[in-house]
Amino acid sequence: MEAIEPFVLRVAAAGGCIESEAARITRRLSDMAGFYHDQDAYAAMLAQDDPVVYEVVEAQVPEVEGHVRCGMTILYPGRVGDEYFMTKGHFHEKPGTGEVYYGLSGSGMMLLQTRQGDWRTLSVGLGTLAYVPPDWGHRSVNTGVEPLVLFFAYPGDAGHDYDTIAAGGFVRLVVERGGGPAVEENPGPAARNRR
Ligand code: S6P
Ligand code: ZN
Repeated sequence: MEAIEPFVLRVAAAGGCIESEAARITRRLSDMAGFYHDQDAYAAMLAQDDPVVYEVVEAQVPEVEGHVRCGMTILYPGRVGDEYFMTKGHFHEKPGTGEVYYGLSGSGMMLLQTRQGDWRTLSVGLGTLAYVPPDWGHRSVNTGVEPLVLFFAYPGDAGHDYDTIAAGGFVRLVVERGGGPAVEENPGPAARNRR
């Protein structure tokens, strides 16, 4: 196994930043074509602005068995049509690899689903530990008005399969109804824009 020095990272919950050695990925609205169910709302919003939807700040840990990848996701508040800002979502490529999330600020939901289509939702946010068992795809959703900041840790060799979710989406959507979040069946690509 590749050896690295023990380290600490300074985590600032409010700003969601990890200082020192960390890689930052920024996902803007333009990076999320095809992920939101209301494609007209997506196009109209993108014509006005290209906001940052989320950032991932990850410690520099080898992506090999035995190491633990860790960092934070900072998911900003907002909606595309009635669907709350969310991460792309993925399965881990290596079977049998789970993940732990711990909420540092904000509030939201995690959508989980198996490759067979079984699904669950978890409430996440400040003070909540969310456990993603092996082989459950996962997506974070910000249903609040503040940034949702989630610390995460997962096996170094898990890898990421984005294609499955990108192709079929999750079977449920988290949408705003009457001022609050609701979980609804995903009408699927064929039904997009008919709602
Ligand atoms: C990685 C872990 C998180 C996500 C992050 C962004 O296994 O689950 O670091 O990468 O929350 O989500 P996504 O779906 O865009 O990778
Ligand atoms: Zn993951």
